[in-house]
Amino acid sequence: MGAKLGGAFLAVVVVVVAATSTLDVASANKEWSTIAGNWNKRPHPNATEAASKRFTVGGDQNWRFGFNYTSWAIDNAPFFLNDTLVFKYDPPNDTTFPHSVYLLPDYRSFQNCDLRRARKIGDVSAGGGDGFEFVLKRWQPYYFACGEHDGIHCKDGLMKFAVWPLIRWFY
Ligand SMILES: [Cu+2]
Repeated sequence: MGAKLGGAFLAVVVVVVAATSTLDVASANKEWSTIAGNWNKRPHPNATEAASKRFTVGGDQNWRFGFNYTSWAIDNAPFFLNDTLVFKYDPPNDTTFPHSVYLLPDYRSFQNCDLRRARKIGDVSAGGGDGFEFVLKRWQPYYFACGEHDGIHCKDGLMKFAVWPLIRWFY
């Protein structure tokens, strides 16, 4: 148990570090090439929304039991303010577990998959069809988790991840 929690902690630290260093390098390059080569083509001053990205959480795996969402978050970092996360999962049926999406209030509840103070952002039916969207509107850590089976999907099913959206300085 102790080792497992330690692993989770390390993973989150890696997300933050990976996000920060990628920002420094990747976004600096991108911004300078934009400024140098493309200045006149910039569409209009309010380009923030145009530059925002949309991510389907889990990619083609969607939101399911047993997929490593911490790894997914690391692979897809950095996330920026106003990026959109799309959660897709089947509504309750005979062949799959129901899922849901909660925001946990802090790192400690995230670490322990403690749902007592969590806020539900998607119920068991919300992920059907094209799923539902969640926009990263604030500069803060977001702790997402599946709330089903009293935290078991979060703990044993790896259905949790943390993101801290960064600011797009040049857009
Ligand atoms: Cu679940």
